Amino acid sequence: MSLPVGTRSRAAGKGEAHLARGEPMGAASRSGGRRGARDADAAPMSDRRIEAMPRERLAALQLTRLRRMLGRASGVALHAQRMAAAGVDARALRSLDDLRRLPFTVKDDLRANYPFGMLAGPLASMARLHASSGTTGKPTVVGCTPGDISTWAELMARSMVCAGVRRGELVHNAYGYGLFTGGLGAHYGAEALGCPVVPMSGGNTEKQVTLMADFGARVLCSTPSYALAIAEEARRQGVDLRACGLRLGLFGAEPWSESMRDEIQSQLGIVARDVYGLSEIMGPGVAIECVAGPCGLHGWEDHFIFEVIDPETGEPVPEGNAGELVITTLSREAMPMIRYRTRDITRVSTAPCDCGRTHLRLQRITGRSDDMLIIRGVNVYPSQIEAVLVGLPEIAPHYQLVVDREGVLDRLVIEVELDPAAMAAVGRHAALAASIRHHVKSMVGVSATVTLRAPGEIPRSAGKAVRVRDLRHYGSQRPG
Ligand code: DLL
Repeated sequence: MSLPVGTRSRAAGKGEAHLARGEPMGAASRSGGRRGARDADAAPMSDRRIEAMPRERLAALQLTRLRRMLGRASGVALHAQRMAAAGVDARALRSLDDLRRLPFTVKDDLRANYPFGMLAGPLASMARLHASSGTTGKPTVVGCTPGDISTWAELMARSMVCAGVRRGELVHNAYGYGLFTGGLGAHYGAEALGCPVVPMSGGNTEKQVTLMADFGARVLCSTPSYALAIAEEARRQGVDLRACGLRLGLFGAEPWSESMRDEIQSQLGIVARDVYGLSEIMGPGVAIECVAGPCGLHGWEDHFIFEVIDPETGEPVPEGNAGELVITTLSREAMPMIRYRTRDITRVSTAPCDCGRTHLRLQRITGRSDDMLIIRGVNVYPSQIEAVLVGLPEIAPHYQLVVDREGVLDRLVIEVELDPAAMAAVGRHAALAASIRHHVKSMVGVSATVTLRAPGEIPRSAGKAVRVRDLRHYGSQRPG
């Protein structure tokens, strides 16, 4: 893997102005605009040949890789059946449009093939398994071959360079390590770039601040909400992290807004960039903002095909319109994914970027087309919590999940009705609430406050039950 960083951007420089001429998607925001364009003149790239590749050549590369990927995907029974049913022969694929003849892959397909049915190779050929929340009890399993791990590291390193990280800078990694892809994804990317990493993981905020200050972290990787918790703790300790060297943050894994960016940037005195990804496709590093300012996240089209569809009809929406992001992997070995419905709502632009990269830009994710919540970085489906509650005899099937913010962190309150028979056993209530809390934490992975309600107290609905009250405000979603 070669990562020739630190070279001057030719594509964004004077000699190739045609590549640098395009306007950023949407209005340039406060910290973007022309200043961003000047930054971009000196912006290094990991691989200029790929990142600034003319779009026609990029499409040709995608087609070659798509044929190869579909060949590999035929090792997965589900994909093989679907390709046969659609009459798609990988070798005979003529154009990228032919991909649309294949149906979408959805999260439930992964659930139906739990645990290893989506893997294109034997378990022994995997280097690692990750997992993300399933819609009910079982998680979604994600396999990686050694090749996948190195491609991921390369793409995450490319993403870091794109966002402005420089080789040798100390990266403080506060994404969780473990089944979640954030920790190891950012870790391997930083190492591949040649950055020392502090593998701090999430939590223990007091120590995060101490180590960041003492070690002189230059770059922080965390969820945006956790960045604010770190800022709050730094204030409490009277530590100015910027004075200690911190200058840049790569934040993602949950929705956030331009006002939250402003908040983080002003509280920590750093530049905050948005990074996107999902376990089913790879993990962090699928797309990231560049140094040209907040003008969208470059999605790496040499490794993924991005489509935006109307979530109701499944039909493509015109470029620039909002819709659900669908991703096809082009290089994944362990788990090739065909037209995976991410449920994330965004818009794309293929207009040239000031930084010189030709890969399309996703606007920041503004929501989801399903009911998944992200609470303190943990993906939570209401159905997972319901699955825990219905298993408990003293609980009636009426509940509501209330999500709000306690300080800068998300808080989940589960309001649930007692069964009339359990109402009288007042002495048991505290133990029951503790047991629900425990089960939700161990099955779903999120801490919750449990409020027991008397029968009839949870509002009934004539139509669809209102299961979730999300009181968090992401503030304005200014165009990215
Ligand atoms: O969140 C991977 C990741 C880790 C991305 C670290 C960025 C940084 P999952 O746990 O599978 O993977 O969750 C994926 O999180 O479908 C989005 O709904 C949401 N998400 C991820 N990044 C962003 C972002 C990781 N930048 C799901 N903005 C995705 C908004 C995001 N939502």
